[in-house]
Amino acid sequence: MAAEIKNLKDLQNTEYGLKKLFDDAQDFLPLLGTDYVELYVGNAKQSAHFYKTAFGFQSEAYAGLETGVKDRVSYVLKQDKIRLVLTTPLGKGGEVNEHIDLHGDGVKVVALWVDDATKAFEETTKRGAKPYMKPTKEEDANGHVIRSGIYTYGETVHIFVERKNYKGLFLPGYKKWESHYNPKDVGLKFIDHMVGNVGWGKMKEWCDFYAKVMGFAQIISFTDDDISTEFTALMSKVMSNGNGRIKFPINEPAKGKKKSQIEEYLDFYNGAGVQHIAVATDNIIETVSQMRERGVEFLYVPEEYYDDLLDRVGEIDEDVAELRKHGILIDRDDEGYLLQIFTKTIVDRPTMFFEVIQRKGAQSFGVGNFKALFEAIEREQEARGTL
Ligand code: TYF
Ligand code: FE
Repeated sequence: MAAEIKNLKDLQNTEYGLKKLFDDAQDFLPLLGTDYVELYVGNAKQSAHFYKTAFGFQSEAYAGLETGVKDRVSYVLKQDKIRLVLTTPLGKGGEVNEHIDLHGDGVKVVALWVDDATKAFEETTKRGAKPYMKPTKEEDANGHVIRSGIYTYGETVHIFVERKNYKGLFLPGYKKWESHYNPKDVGLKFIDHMVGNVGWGKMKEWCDFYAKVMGFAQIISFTDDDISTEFTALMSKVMSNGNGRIKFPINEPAKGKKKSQIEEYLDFYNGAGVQHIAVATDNIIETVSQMRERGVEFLYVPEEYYDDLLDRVGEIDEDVAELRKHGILIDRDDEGYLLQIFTKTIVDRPTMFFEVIQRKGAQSFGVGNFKALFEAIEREQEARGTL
């Protein structure tokens, strides 16, 4: 079963627990939250249209030829606390094209908001992080930001953003993006967690990275016994920073009867990368019906899932018929319950997808839904012939 930290004993019993107790005394990497997520994509203009129309993001900022950037364009989209940056190269060759060639559209940067980006860089690189970007000051009339960066799994990077001396919209170099097309938001509030898929046998290595280099602690672990379905298998551990605002589950494939969904991802992404971004709402039924109307495709859950739902999760505030209509999944732990739903992959390669989640007390990840969820993913794999 999932091991969760609720008291000192639980904490000491987890692999990274003792270490975390020690580190708490000297939290060397205070993180204020997720700052932005940057995707490298083949056509940022059209992707931006998709995230506005289908996901309800708002036009925020822009950088490109019009702002003096010669080699790429970036669109910044916002919904409450969530900031997405979509970047496309304007010419051939270079880092962004190589990333797209290898991985397709995908997450390059998971940026973390810090008070001191120089210290964040020093503390993490001295603990073994591979540098991506030395602390760099960027400024304009609105003040300055300092950014630095380190590599994590695959070619994915964390950029530390220090913006306490900046009053501008996003970053120096960006201008306000004025658009006449501004579809309403769908109620997405913040990023709840972001999941990384890593290679065979690499989960421990990357959990060690988050523990040693970034001072995270393991809060939950799933073995393949918890979550093997007839065909697929994976292992997962959830790493969290000290204040719980940043949660990174790490998945690795495990042997099943047929091909693991994680292995399918690794094949098409050509290595490790971000698998899903879970975004929080405080009204999942409303958010999901909006997204559906705007063309988002969600995984299908068979009706039988709902037959014994109330026996499994007890009383809930929502109307089960509404949840069933949308295929929203429900799970309970001893702190409360959560509602979650998963989109189909949102790019052409079967790689990245989104989760919409509403927490009503529960701080876990929906282990009670894994069987139904993974069977739904397998039906997609089957249709692709990749099982
Ligand atoms: O983030 C989680 O742990 C849940 C469940 O391939 C999950 O959203 C785990 C693995 C996976 C898809 C979803
Ligand atoms: Fe998730």
